[in-house]
Amino acid sequence: MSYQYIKFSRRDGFAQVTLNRPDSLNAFTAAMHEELAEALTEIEADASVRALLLTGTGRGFCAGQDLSDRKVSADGEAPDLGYSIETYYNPLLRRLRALPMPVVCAVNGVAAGAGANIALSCDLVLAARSARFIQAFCRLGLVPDSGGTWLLPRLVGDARARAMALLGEPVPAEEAQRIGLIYRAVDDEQLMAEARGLCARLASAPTRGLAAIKRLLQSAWTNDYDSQLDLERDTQRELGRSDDYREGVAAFLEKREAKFSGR
Ligand code: T3D
Repeated sequence: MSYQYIKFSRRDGFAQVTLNRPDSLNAFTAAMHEELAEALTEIEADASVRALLLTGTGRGFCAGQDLSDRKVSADGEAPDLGYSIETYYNPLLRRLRALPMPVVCAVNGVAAGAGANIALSCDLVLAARSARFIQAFCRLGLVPDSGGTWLLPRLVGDARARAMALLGEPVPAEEAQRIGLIYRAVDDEQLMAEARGLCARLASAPTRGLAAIKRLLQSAWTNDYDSQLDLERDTQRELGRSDDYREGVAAFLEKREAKFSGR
């Protein structure tokens, strides 16, 4: 499949998806959503892909929904935003969460609206020092979507989440790291090298184990303590039968570097 609004490549065991509408800071149109969905289908079907890197071209990561697709007039019919969320945004967020591999987001510039929350939904978020995160929804009379109302209080606590959502002020990358919104802020010129290095490292790690870590940390938000202990037991039982567990133990005992197959 050839893509126009994203770039898609695979190497070193990981896939890279780059949002590619730089003139509008990679704002989402239906066509860009459709291409991203197609790329995720390719990734899900390819067992050689063991991590995903998401980033953007140009000076922005993503400015959320393309508002030029939402031309509104007093006498015209209002757009059905629920349809857009149900058809495009929610499936994207659910697929990123369910992907059985780590998803790294390299936030190369401003991330606003749904663009911010898509980035924050990834497993590891690196951001260029010049990047900023903006919950821009309140400026349009909307609520944070793409998981924002669920994610923000869990990441930074209720007080900060309320301030971000109600005021819509930019949070610079270094502050985002300090308050626990993202994993790490890095120098702009180092961003892609760091992100690719991280993905290559994750792609040679025990993929099934990492997928299970992702799954269990997700379940922990809703499970009680006893259920989570049971889930850890069951998952450990399953992973104890994996090739990668065998290899990890053998490599430790033989004092050599492990070579994980991801199985
Ligand atoms: O509708 C639904 O489906 C429901 C779902 C909604 C999800 C959402 O994401 S709602 C939130 C939508 N996004 C925003 O409200 C953000 C709008 N953008 C901005 O506030 C600013 O552009 C930024 C703070 C992100 C960056 O500011 P700045 O000063 O660095 O850049 P700029 O000059 O504003 O933007 C550069 C260009 O990108 C400019 O185009 P031009 O004038 O050079 O031709 C600007 O119009 C364009 N652009 C930026 N964001 C969007 C956009 N074009 C369309 N849609 C955008 N969201």
